Amino acid sequence: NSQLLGSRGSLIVLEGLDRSGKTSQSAKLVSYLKSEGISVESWRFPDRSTSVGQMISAYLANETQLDDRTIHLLFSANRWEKRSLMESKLRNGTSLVIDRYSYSGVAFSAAKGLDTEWCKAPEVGLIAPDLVIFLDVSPERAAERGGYGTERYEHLEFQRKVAQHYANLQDASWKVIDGCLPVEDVENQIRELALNCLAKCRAGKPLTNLWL
Ligand code: FDM
Repeated sequence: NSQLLGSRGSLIVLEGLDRSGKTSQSAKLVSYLKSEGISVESWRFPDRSTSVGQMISAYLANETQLDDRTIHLLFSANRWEKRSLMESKLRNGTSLVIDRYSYSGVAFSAAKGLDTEWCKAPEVGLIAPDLVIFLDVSPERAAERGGYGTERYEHLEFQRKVAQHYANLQDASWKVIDGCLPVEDVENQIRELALNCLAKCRAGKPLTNLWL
């Protein structure tokens, strides 16, 4: 049993544009891993349950206005307020599957024209994911899927810019999956990547910090 051996859990992040299927694929992955007896939790950022998260939520709903750098730092603070809990879960052998992380933080703010290095700076020292699964769906295809809501960033023009910035952020922890494949194919590819990642972490891959 992994906990008894003192081995750690994995930090697995799903990224992609709005309507890329991240949220439903995260849920599918977590229920699959649980059914395999693996200790795992489903998280998401922004975490709207905290007081910082409520400020973010109001901003996204267009109920409040905030300067671009201010909201960027709030998104980052929302990850920092969860960092120590993340670390203790991982060290205690629980894996986390997170819907969006620092890559969303940088890609969305850089899409507004902020400097990428400036955007990355407040993320330095957050826990680096062991695996980033990027669900690749073009902005046009994502828009065709419908269901863009009324939130601030849910527009084709903006999503195109976000896609360009995501492309520049890919590092060694990224695996890109074609999000236009049938749902079951995407699900199976994600399972395989996740199991592989869990095995490496259990075998002693060290925890590291951003940026890699
Ligand atoms: N978003 C999300 C950011 O702009 N920065 C961040 O750091 C994060 C985590 O918030 F449009 C954007 C991405 C998305 C919006 O995300 C809300 P969800 O996944 O739709 O709740």
